Amino acid sequence: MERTLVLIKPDGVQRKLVGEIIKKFENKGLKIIGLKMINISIPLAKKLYEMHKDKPFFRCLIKFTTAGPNVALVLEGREAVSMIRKIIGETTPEESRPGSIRGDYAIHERFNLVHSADSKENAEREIRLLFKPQELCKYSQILHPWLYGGKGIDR
Ligand code: 3AN
Repeated sequence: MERTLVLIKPDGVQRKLVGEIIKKFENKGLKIIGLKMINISIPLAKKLYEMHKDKPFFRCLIKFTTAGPNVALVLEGREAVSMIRKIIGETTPEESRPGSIRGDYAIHERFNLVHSADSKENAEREIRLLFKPQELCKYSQILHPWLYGGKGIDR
């Protein structure tokens, strides 16, 4: 099963949207296997966003990411990387569909509430940056067959 990294950014925490945002992922059927609130240091923020280091908004992005606590999640599920990118919406809120997190709650491209990894490779890199292996939980969910099928349900 695929897994990915999601960050509820400082604006999401300050605007008390943590519960709303996590609810969207849980309702979709994604499984939380890691969850914590963290203050991201400047060096860690720079590593996390290193692909943007030459962009004009890099300095503001680092300042914003480190301006308050973030909530980090590792979510597991079928096609988790692309599924979650769709739930979150586009980088710019005006291009984000209503129903997506950014489409419903964000009004500015930097204050767009949530980050999620954009590929499987980046997901693994970002999980390694933010979580120790022992912070990730392995467990089975009783409703798994009702999400994905199973013996006695569709077989
Ligand atoms: P996304 O978060 O949609 O994957 P990226 O990876 O292109 O978007 O950008 C990372 C973060 O940088 C965005 N979430 C946003 O906070 C910020 N950002 C992107 N483009 C801009 C921009 N033109 N001006 C200000 N901030 C930006």
